[in-house]
Amino acid sequence: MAKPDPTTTNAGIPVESDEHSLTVGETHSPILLHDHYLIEKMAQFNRERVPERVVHAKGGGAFGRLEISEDVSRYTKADLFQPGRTTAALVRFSTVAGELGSPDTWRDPRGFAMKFYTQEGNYDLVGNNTPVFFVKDPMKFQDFIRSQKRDPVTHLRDHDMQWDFWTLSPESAHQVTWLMGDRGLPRSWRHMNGYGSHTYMWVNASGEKFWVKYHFKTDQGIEFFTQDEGDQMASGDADFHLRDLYEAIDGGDEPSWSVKVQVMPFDDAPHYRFNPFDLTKVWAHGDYPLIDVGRMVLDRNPANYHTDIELAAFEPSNLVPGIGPSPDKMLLGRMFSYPDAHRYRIGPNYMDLPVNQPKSPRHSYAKDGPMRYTHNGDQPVYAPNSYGGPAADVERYGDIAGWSASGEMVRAAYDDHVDDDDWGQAATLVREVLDDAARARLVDNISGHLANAVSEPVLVRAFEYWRNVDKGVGAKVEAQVRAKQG
Ligand code: HDE
Repeated sequence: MAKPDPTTTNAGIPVESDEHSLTVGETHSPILLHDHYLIEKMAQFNRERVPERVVHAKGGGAFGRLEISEDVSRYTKADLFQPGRTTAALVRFSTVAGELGSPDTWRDPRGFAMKFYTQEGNYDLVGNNTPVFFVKDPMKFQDFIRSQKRDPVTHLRDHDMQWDFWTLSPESAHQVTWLMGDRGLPRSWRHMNGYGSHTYMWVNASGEKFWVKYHFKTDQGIEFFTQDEGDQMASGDADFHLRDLYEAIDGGDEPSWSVKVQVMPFDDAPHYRFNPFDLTKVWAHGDYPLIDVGRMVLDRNPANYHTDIELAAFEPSNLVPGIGPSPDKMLLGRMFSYPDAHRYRIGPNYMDLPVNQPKSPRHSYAKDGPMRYTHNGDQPVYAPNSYGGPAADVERYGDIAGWSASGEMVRAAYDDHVDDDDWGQAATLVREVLDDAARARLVDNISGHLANAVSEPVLVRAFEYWRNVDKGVGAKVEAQVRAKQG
């Protein structure tokens, strides 16, 4: 075997020993303060962690590519969606509520965060494996997450908290029904779909605007764990999903997803039977069929988990020309929250980290600050300037992917469309999408979860919540919970 490289300090200085602190004489000697390498090793060790993500802490991912096989240029001018284009990508999968060391196979939605290194900057599509979400206003997101995490007194996760929040937030019914069904416990990250969830805007080369929803359909087929299988795996292998993805790619078994969109003409939105920007609802495929776009493949594992995955920064505000937000309040709230989370978690220059750097030219005026190691040479540090510094290309990039808005300032839920109710789509999911076996598993999962809630008022409200979704499911859940209570 070749002679190994000599160990050095962080400054590249070869060290005297990997094993022994610097002392005087052979025994009973103090360690000498000027043992620089010992001090460096201990200090570096104490600073190896960055704060875990406050939500979606446990996860893993891989690199790959997005391949566009169809022509959707009539809907968007975005470079990455042009026919024949291939764009490098990074995808991170995650659970939502668990901490960094929590099991991969707890019942939970899964994060499905995608970063596309396009020719016009990074496009981040930060989705989940579910097409909807628990709430529809960012004001309630933080509270929802806290109800899923740990009780402030016991530091234990608490089913009363979870059901108290859910049953006081009827808008959660569609997502909770989805969560308690088979899709809430995927067998692996490879065997689940991804969704943009929100409605986004596409803009074509003529400036025409469309509303879109993204679907990433797994080519591996949907597979799930039953609650018992998931519980066993949680204690058997807490990193089952992480291991599955790494070993599949390492063995040349490259997972892929077929990429499709639903497209709604811009002017349909005000007249659609429910608010098309309501994140707790899906658009009926009969109304807006799936349109094929291309394929996403994952073909390269991270070289280093910390630098490639732990420090990866995804943000819904990274929207490239031809793609814009929508009036979905959750999406608009997220556009602040993610960069704010990154600045706190990994510092103001997180975009300088290799995994977050665009692969297209960057002509930014950002400068200095901690850990910045790129610079702009003698470029002026202000705009406008008369020394040839970057200037916004208004002619080419001046269009705003926006919409008109007017009226009084209010704090209210949108409910001005005829079907803007909280229960209808959950009921449709139960009655028309699930088969008898899936419905039976749904009832078992709900009552198994609910039986851990001990507060009677919460239980009574929960039985009402499920009767509002479906009377039969509600009755069975109540009967099963009461039977478990004995
Ligand atoms: Fe997140 N979310 N989120 N979220 N989210 C974060 O950003 C937030 C929501 C999602 O693999 C945080 O970097 C708000 C919906 C994923 O690195 C934070 C709201 C969807 C990930 C944050 C939502 C998501 C996050 C925490 C309500 C699916 C992991 C750490 C308005 C469409 C990304 C971080 C990764 C992470 C905020 C709701 C998906 C706190 C304010 C809806 C996949 O900024």
